[in-house]
Amino acid sequence: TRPGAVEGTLKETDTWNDTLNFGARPEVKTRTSWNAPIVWEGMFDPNLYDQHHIRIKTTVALTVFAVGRYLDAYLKTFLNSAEKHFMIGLQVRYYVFTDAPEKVPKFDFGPKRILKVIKVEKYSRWQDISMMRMKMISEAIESEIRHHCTYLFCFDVDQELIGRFGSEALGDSVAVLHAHFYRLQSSQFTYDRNPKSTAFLDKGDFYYHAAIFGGSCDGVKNLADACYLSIMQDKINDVEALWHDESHLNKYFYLHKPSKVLSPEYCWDRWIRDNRDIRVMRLVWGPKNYEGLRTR
Ligand code: 2GW
Ligand code: MN
Repeated sequence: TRPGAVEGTLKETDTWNDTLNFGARPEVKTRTSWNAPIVWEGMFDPNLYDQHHIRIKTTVALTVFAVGRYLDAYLKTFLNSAEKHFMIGLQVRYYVFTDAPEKVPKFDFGPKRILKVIKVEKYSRWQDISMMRMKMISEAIESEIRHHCTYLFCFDVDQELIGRFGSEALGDSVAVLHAHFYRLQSSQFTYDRNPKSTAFLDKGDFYYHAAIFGGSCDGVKNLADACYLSIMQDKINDVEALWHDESHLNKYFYLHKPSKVLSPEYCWDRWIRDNRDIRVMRLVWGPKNYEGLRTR
């Protein structure tokens, strides 16, 4: 057992934070000002979490969009890697949103793991492909996901899991620190600074990465609805936030603090040279150099 962590099995009534060893990583911030944990390797006992969630039969949805060229470029690698590292031992339902269901690769998924395909239209602007995910996630939660799953995570597809992404990451409302910004001052965060946009922020707590967010069904539904409403309001006002859905997500998490924050170990960019804080790379960004993949 790790020093400071509570030994034994978890009961439903235990507060999860009691099981975390906040002092295990003195070199990094492990708690937010509102007392949410920032989860780093070394702070938790993975078995404690897994045993608990296996016992109560937690089911986790993983949504991912693979529209247009992103399907061939990334989906197979992504799903393969999730099979090896995402919520191993728990029931997992993948939801692949695509304009080309027939092109989704055939897989032998592990026991307790299945894939559902949801057909979506291909918006002509990539900014809309990215932003409209919020609407489609919200609709899927209502029609489908909440009837099967306790929690969900929503991932970009252009990334690969290479280490445990496990049940310690589950929570009511979960955000991830953006790898490029977690050591910087908030004045350097790329929030939307345009007062005409609903995503406008002049200050904030962290810069979160929209490539991964999660929570309970209600938690993610509230986030997705709020972001989608703001995105549509901006369209009416003929403005677009600097980093699209990511700007809206940052605004949302400033107003509605996440109950759990994941360290950049959960979404790392290997091009960052200074990785002194990264004990485990759990997931890494994929390459963006496919010919013609991004035609802006
Ligand atoms: C996106 C940009 C340019 C060209 C194509 C696409 C595209 C994205 C696409 O053709 N098909 C598609 O399915 N997507 C989905 O949208 C896919 O799941 C992808 O991972 C996601 C976000 O696009 P991505 O990964 O190219 O954007 P990033 O890595 O620059 O992401 C950050 O900023 C985005 C907003 O600009 C989002 O907030 C994203 O969540 C952030 O990680
Ligand atoms: Mn991405």
